Amino acid sequence: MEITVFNFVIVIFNIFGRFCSVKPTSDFIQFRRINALDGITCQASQNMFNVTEVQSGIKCSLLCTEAQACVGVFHQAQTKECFGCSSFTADETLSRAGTRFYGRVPGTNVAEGKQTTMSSVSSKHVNYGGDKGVDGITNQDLWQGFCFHTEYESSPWWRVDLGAKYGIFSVKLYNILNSGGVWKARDLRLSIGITLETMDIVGSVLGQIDDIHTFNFSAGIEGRYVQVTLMGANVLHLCEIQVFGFSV
Ligand SMILES: [Ca+2]
Repeated sequence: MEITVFNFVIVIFNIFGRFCSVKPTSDFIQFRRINALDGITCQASQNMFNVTEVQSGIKCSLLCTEAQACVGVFHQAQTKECFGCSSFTADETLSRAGTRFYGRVPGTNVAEGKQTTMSSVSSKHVNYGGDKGVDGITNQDLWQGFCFHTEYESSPWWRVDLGAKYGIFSVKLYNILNSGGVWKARDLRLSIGITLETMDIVGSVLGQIDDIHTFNFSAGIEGRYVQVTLMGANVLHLCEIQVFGFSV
């Protein structure tokens, strides 16, 4: 995916010499490092903001999400400067040593295919392991085999390891649609952490969750681990959990 996005951006760059066409086409946004544009910056007329004391590329990129016309940012790690651009024209005279460019692109699900863990697997449904939550199939019929299912227990949980730190904007849960609603997922708590020791509760739903429930974080949350915990004693089963974010 990274290669595809990288090539797409470079093609646009080569044809038009600017990033006017790189606009988000979905509700979810992510950023990709684009090495070819490192070491320069956008023209003053295209500079939407210039903020200092921005510690990281992730923080710099988050500023870009708050500005609809922003198509990318340059971050300078040493000076902690962050430049947001409304469009971009390559110009060697605008070189600025040490800047790294992050292009804004449509978001994708960064959880798909990643490593999962959960508190237990139902002994009656041994093929309903945690991996079914990130198999890329959102089929919400529990008995079609694309959902995970724990034992009945106290505080059952499911977790995905994204494999690296991401800036997370949204987490989308796909509930089951069968069982007449009796066994639909309910009373859930969402936690995100950079490490397992620093997990923070970032959202919760009391009662039955929607058929598709989305947690949105407009300011973004940095994290590697995403966990869903059911509050109380019950089974926990969901058909897919999508995490939208960006890696920098
Ligand atoms: Ca699935």
